[in-house]
Amino acid sequence: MPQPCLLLGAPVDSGKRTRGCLMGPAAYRVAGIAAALESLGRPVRDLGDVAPAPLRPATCGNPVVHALPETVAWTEALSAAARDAIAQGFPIFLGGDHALSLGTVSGVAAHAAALGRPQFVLWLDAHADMHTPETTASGHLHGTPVAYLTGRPGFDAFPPLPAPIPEAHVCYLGLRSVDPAERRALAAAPFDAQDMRAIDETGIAVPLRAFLARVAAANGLLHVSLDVDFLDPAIAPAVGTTVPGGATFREAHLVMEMLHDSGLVTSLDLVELNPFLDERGRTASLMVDLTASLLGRTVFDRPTRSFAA
Ligand code: 4U7
Ligand code: MN
Ligand code: MN
Ligand code: MN
Repeated sequence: MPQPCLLLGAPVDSGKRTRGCLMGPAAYRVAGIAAALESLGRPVRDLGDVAPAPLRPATCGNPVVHALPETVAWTEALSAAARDAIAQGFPIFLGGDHALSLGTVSGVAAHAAALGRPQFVLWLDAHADMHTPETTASGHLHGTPVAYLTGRPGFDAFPPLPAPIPEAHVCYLGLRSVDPAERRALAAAPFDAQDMRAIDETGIAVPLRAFLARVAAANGLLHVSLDVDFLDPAIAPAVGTTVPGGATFREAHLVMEMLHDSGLVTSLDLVELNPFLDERGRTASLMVDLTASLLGRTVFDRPTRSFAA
């Protein structure tokens, strides 16, 4: 029996000022995510929506930071929920904005550390999400999870990070909007950061294959964080932060298919869907289709591949 897929709604909407991502979990359920995965022979358990921890006062030095206590409360609850879920199956976190990954990824990384295995992260996003509460100019904490997860300073208001992720274990695909402070942070540490230009030059399979080979060689766990804005806004309009020049339908499917063939992925975030901005549910449906490809929907079955060089 394959591992069950565990659906956990994470209706986080505190990571930026534009509202609507809280409707994401409902949109994925209406778009048929459970049935799509069941049709692939995967048992599915919908664990419902996670609730935030009780709100406590929280402050930081940067006055523009938005909804800090709310995001801290979500981080606390989602970290515990993720740690618990990954011990029982393949968790899929239905967002919610990208601030939810402060919690989900810290939780799965804590589980990996307890197993004595390294945690890797694939960040599919137009943005680097590398701000700290001190460097962010927008004050939007959905732009900070990678900085928190790799142990950068400035997150004193947040739960202490149980298991920081080494920068070299983070691979970005799709970057095309990176702020100066983020650019400096990326340049100063060994992130595997691939912008759209790199993808245009080599195709998306080349950097992904190299990263998967590293995960396999280290016997790592792999978390995938899929931001809707990784995709081109022409195919995925339901997002607050559209950036032109994103991944095509075919590139995104190829990424998911290669991830499936690798057999390495152990958890998944679906983030930044804003159903209020969608066109007849097409973005929600596309995200469900991509999830199905990650879990094995294909035209022809291919054997599990190690992607070793
Ligand atoms: B997302 C931004 F300035 N960098 O900090 C910021 F461009 O989770 C965007 O990737 C952050 O959608 C985007 O506000 C966060 C901006
Ligand atoms: Mn993001
Ligand atoms: Mn983004
Ligand atoms: Mn966004």
